[in-house]
Amino acid sequence: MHRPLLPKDQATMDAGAKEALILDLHAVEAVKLGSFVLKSGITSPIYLDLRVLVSHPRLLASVASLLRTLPPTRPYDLLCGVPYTALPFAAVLSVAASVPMLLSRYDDKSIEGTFTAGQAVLIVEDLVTSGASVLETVGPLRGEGLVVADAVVVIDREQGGRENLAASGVTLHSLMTLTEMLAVLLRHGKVSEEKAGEVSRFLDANRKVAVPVKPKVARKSFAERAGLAIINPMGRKLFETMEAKQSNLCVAADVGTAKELLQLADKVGPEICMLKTHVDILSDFTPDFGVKLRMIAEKHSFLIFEDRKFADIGNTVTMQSDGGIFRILDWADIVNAHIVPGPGIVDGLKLKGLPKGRGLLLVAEMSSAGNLAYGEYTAAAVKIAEQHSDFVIGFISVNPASWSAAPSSPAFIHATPGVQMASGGDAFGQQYNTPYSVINDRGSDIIIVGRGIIKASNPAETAREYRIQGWQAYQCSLS
Ligand code: 5BU
Repeated sequence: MHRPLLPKDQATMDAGAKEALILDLHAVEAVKLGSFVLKSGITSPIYLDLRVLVSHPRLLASVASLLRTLPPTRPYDLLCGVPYTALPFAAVLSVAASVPMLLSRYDDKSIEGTFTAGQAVLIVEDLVTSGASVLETVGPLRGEGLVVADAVVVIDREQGGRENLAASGVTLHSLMTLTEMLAVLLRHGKVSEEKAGEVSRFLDANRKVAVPVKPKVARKSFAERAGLAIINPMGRKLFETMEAKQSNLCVAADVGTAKELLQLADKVGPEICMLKTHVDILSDFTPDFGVKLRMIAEKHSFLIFEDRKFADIGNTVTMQSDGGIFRILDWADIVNAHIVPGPGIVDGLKLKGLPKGRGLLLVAEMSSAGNLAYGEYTAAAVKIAEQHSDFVIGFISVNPASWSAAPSSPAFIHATPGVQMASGGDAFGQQYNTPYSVINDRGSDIIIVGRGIIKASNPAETAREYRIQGWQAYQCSLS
């Protein structure tokens, strides 16, 4: 853990050093006066362009060493610059302080560098207006399980950034405010009284620049939602399991044999709230499979979800779910169904499922490219779920935050397949999103991960990483 070597703050920072830096910034034309449209959309009479510092190594070094004097509220393990202007600041600081750095990519928000979940990251930024750029970097870092509590910045434009960051749990430490900078420039005759007056009037009129926010579903805690899922005990049990195990991870156990599946279930069991099966892919299935799996599920307290995707008329699915070789309702806590046959499919599954205390997820959306489950189809799934809330516990969904026209009740749970640590896809149209994006941007509750875990060299360890990421994303979305 690292702490600043010179624990001084902005108020006590050497006034001479600050003044010299301001004059240097002016001399290299980092301070521009005129009329500029900022990233936040507002038009400003002053523009600070710290990108020019890359051409002035002495100045770059002095900015980095001054940033090092700012005291974060907690020790940190890593540094991360906000792309692009602050990247050289972070690099110089990293070398000077011997603190490793991370690179947050501007395009896809992926993180480069070595880290482990739980490590603390200090953000390095050139200047803050609304704080939006800092938050764009903080989100993916937190999504990786990293802790971000502090950001150091050269200039605070005093336009709401400090408050917006504080609301997201990040304390801003700045070398100087725009007002302080202006006062020095005025004293040294670098700006006219008239221009200084114009800038301060602009600042007064623009003290609260909002961070543009993406729409998100209103998030209640899983514990609260367990209390709302009163009609269907299986829905309540799932919420309670998630809360108790601090896990919103479901592993898709897509292995070829029952033997492998049972071994996998035992390994990943401690990390998951639910295990998803495709019983019809097991080449060595025997009727005692269900009993064996249930024993493991009880040992690690997770629920069993058979991803059978029933899709026939009610009379047929009654027989398919309860009979045949697999006798699914004897051992699966939860099954799922397409709604393409209409609500009769739910009645058919309910006939034998409800007396056994089982729950049903409706496939409202799918993860595969070009699928047809969207728009009115998805809205119809919500409607059917509401009409059968004694048996339906929620949905397979991909982007429930976008269901603004027909949002689902918080008593329903959302489980999302197509999840891996990096976005992408497979050769058959599967589309992957990251745990952070699934929970935070898309508003889902449970991440369903198959190959991301089962093909890993250590599935138990990888499941743990996914659990931590999924849970952190959930906690992030609560605040
Ligand atoms: P993957 O290995 O993480 O891609 O596995 C995803 C699992 O989720 C797999 O068992 C699919 O059958 C399942 N799935 C899906 O990928 N997409 C969907 O829309 C639905 C289920 Br519904």
